[in-house]
Amino acid sequence: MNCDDVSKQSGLHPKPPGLVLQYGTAGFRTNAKLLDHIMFRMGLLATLRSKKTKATIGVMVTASHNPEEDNGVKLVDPMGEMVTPTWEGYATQLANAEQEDLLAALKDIIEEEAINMSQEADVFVGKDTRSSSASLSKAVLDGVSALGGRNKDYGLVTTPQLHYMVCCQNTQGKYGEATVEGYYKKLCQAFIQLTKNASNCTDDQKHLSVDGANGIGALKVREMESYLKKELHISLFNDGSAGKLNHQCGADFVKVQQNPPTGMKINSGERCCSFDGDADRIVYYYTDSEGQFHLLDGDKVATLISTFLKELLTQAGIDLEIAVVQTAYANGSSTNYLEDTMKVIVRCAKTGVKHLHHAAQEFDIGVYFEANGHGTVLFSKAAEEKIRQLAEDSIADDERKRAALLLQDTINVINQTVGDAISDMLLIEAILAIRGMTIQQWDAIYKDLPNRQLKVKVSDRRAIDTTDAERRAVSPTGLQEAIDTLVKKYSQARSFVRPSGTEDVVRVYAEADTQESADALAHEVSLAVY
Ligand code: NG1
Ligand code: ZN
Repeated sequence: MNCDDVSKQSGLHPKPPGLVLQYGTAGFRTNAKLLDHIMFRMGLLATLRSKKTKATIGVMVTASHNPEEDNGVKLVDPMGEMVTPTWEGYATQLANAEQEDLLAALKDIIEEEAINMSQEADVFVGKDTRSSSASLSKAVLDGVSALGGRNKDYGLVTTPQLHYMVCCQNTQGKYGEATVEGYYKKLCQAFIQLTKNASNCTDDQKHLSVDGANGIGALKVREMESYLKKELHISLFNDGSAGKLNHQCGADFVKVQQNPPTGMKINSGERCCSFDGDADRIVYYYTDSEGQFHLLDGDKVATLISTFLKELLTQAGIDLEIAVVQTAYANGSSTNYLEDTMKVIVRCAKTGVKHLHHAAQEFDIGVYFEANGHGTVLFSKAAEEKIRQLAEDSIADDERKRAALLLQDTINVINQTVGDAISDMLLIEAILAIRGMTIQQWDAIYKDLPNRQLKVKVSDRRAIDTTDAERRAVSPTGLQEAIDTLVKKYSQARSFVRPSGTEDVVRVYAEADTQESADALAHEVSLAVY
């Protein structure tokens, strides 16, 4: 390590003394003004991680659905997955070392991980459309070069696009080409192949209204349109030309408020969807003829996708284990439907994509979605191989082969590295087209239990500790008993609390047979949290 280079460069990105930040559920995330030194240091850390893994590492500058004033950063590991927990710990150590202790903190990591500093390093960098992202991503690049790493700056990309690039690069192109164009080509070709199986699809059915949250997703949908060869007609709203990022629009707003975004023209019965600020989440919705709003969240998406996959597996006659991974926020009706009617395995993981991703890897096919619309599907190598063999089998009967080919195209339209609004949108659109299904029919698969999410400000949210995939509180004493007593007052009720990993709040979730009961229960539980 050239200590002089690191010292000199880090002096240009000084840490505000005393500032303490933590690498949380989604990396570092706070007001953009506090992040310059964090970005520089994440450039350093990504370079070390690259030397250690002898692979390309990604750094994404984004604060997803947070307001425009915030920003954030997360690291992407070689296969496009979230960085491992030990390195999250290093990220926190490095971020919080005072200016004069930075070299020592770096040396500690190098020693602990026995990193060969003469090993070459490669880092891919991407950023969202926030006004602070340009200078912050420049700070990341400075960090990479201070340790002699090479970088490739992808500029404006969605979070899942950057994950995809990292995976393509480290699999020598086996997953696809590590370019934005390669990404569009792979996904759109698979989408067009899939929709060839949709008979009698009218122009009306090919229409979709997209709320781009005034963010990067809008830009990328525009860029992708020509590759879709008119097989999907997108009306794009909140494209960033007028409105503010995530402000009264986007997937998080729509999901939490259970209301349509502003800035969007919605005709009754029409299919609409919203992305979040970095395009890794998607939710669908429509308004009915009475003007009532209907939300199809991540649980409905998981149900649609897993039903489709299960049917194809049956048609193909391939025996593969399929599971759906959810979190405690999954609507109780979705869990019941999946377990009792669909008869698929359902697992509950802790909030945060890395937990769901990890749980989904244990199955031949793991469909994972958070209720907020973040999710994807993972296929094991063995599952992909079985499907490929059948698709190429010259003596298999036509129906089985057709199903195998559909499964192959489905695999190709999916971004398996992480939840991806664009890829999920193409898959959902293809499934609806193939099944000749309207959004109303999709919505009617099961009826959501009324629910409510609240945020509670407390002096120390870490005082709450949970177990059983966050469904039960183990501390402070008496809290879980209080929740149990409240829940018993209502029918079909469930409630839990947990400290947020991205905001300084405790989140309260409640569901019950009526909206009034869900609201009342959430309110009563939030009082028990104080
Ligand atoms: P926290 O703040 O830990 O609840 C939120 C979301 C997560 C995940 C992360 C990262 C909810 C209830 N929580 O986490 O699902 O998406 O942000 O963005 O939606
Ligand atoms: Zn996001």
